[in-house]
Amino acid sequence: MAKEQNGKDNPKKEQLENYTEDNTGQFLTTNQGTKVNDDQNTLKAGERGPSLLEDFIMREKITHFDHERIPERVVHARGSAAHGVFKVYDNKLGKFTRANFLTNPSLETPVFVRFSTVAGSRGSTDLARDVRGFAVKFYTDEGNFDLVGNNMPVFFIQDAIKFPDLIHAVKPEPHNEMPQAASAHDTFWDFISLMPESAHMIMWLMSDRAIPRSFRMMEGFGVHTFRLVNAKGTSTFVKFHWKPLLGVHSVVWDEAQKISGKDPDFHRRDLWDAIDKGFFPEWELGVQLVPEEDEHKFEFDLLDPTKIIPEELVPVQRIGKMTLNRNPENFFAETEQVAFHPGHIVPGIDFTNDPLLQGRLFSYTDTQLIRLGGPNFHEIPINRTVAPMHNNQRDGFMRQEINRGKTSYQPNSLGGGCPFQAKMVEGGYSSHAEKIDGQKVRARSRSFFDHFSQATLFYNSQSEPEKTHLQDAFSFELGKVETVEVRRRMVGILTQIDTGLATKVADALGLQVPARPEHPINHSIPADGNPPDFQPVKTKSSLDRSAALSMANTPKDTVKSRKVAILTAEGVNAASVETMQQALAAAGAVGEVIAPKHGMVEAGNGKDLPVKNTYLTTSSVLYDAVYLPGGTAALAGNGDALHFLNEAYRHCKAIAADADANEVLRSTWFAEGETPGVFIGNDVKALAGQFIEGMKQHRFWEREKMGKVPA
Ligand code: HDD
Repeated sequence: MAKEQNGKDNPKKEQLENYTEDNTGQFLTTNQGTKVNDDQNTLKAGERGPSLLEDFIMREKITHFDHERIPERVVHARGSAAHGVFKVYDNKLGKFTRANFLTNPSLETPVFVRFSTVAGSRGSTDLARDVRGFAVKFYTDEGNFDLVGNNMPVFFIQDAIKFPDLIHAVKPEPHNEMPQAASAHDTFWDFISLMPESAHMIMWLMSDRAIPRSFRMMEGFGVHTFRLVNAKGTSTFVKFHWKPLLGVHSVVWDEAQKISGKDPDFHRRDLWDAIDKGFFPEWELGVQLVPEEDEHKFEFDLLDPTKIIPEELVPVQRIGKMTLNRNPENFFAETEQVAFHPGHIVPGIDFTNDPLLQGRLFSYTDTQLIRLGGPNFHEIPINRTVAPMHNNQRDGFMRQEINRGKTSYQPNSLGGGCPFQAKMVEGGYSSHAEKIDGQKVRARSRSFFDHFSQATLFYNSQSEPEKTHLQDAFSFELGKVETVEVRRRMVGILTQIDTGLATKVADALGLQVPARPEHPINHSIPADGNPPDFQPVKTKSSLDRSAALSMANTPKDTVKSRKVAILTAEGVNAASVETMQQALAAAGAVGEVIAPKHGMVEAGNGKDLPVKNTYLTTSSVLYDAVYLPGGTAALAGNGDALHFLNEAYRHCKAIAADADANEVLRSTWFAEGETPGVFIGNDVKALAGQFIEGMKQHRFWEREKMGKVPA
């Protein structure tokens, strides 16, 4: 396994090692430490007789097995995680926060990060069209700070009381538990079509962000506005961002669906393999800062989680870097048992009154109580803080700590008053003294009622291919909805966002576009007691577009860790393969040989090349690009190889071919005419240069317009 990036002490790693068990060279024992000498046979009354109840070895083994499962997370059940470190660049934030880990550049803070889908079960596909969870636990020297975010900067709903409704709508339908890990069904779109506040999030969900190429190529967002608070108690609003150094990239929907069959663990494997091979994923932490006095300067409410602060209005300052450099030792112990909570905060950070965040502060502890079985989940090794932990909480199921002494209350004199309360100068947490004066009401602020302007801003900011993907995504999802009235109502919502988009989707669904209402309509079902004007109030953002919203503007300067399929057959030109492999390796990419059979493939000069995969065991959808070396004429008659090439072409991937392999190319569907992103040459070194530049572009979307390849 690749070594960690640096050998410095990592307090979390050391802590976990105390709980790590290793069987190597050890005898098999019971849980009580009794050595076992036969693990193959139950104790019986005679060789062919009944089993005996006294068989403590068998009973213990089976009982433990019977209790191995815990409930999966009610949302974000499917996830993958890794360890790493975070380091702030300088103490620029010192003016705004007293949090050590955000201000002291000599600190390296251990982190554990779990990525997830939302709707699917624990065993569902990674490639569902879905939001991705991006949850980071910082083990700071002042306690755990959890940034429990997503790969999209806004959310579906404005108030936590709607969360169970949202999740009930998106999960498989309750009568037949279908479909798994998919939002393309009636109940989800029924709910969404009645919830205009979800319009902005739906645009993100239908965009390519919902089908990432890799967890390593996703942005992350804290979503809510939080507060930074300095030692003087001055508060500044903050939005947190994660910016991936590999850029933000996605697969195409047809590809996503195929990956779900070929390798449903695609993202999990990608993260694991990258870390294992030493391609440590990196993100910069960014902050958007808004002084308290500017709270009401925006045309949206900072407390509304369905809104972004466009980067044109408040730039994202990059303040530090997170590197994931270690795979977990044990999936269950770490990835499954980790318990995130937006309420895990440290001095220098505080909440705002965002009603979604406020509700989350209740929900996360509550869910761990059932999922992890009681109030001591903070003692599970992955959840333990590395800061000293002392309090008067006691007992409960599975308590690990042995608390010494006879006092477990405050104040006390018998225990010397310990543990002491900490003053602020001693690092004590003190909540921001926000002035609140309000009536107790079940209500929503009018400043939350603009549901469409940022949805429109998002659409306007997309490149042409991204707009097409959005149209296609809506057409797919609504096409799977069986109730025509729901489809129609959703098209009505889309008219509020962009009439061009609504027209395209209506056309695909065989519907008429409803006239865009002069006053945006209220799609929620009116009922007595509802706020009378619960409907959108604004339709135009002062910004026309925001560059940061389009993935077309992401950095495209690296092919690090990208996977290239090298299609071979017996007689392949070894030099053509090896020259390309060397050039790819020099650029940080990996070239894998694919051949008709496992083992070695015999090259034309008698040399044997090691085979990574066969046409049977892999597929173009599992690669970023394809290379066809010389000496492969036999592949012109190999349907699997031709399908590989055609499909890679259809998914807009870079393809390179040794000119010597022209015969094979002639048998593909893209042999003639304009071929953007297809590189052909005699000089493999020069060809590799062009190919690598092409791969940096990630995809050649212009091919989609041609649409002639039937792969
Ligand atoms: Fe949540 C898990 C992110 C709203 C209730 N949520 C969970 C996870 C992520 C998020 C990443 C998985 C953590 C992990 O990997 O273990 N959730 C969000 C974001 C939200 C959000 C970014 C909006 C901005 N969530 C939200 C609301 C509620 C919840 C409004 C409830 C009122 N979320 C939960 C939960 C989960 C959870 C039920 C399930 C498992 C868990 O907490 O530990 O409590």
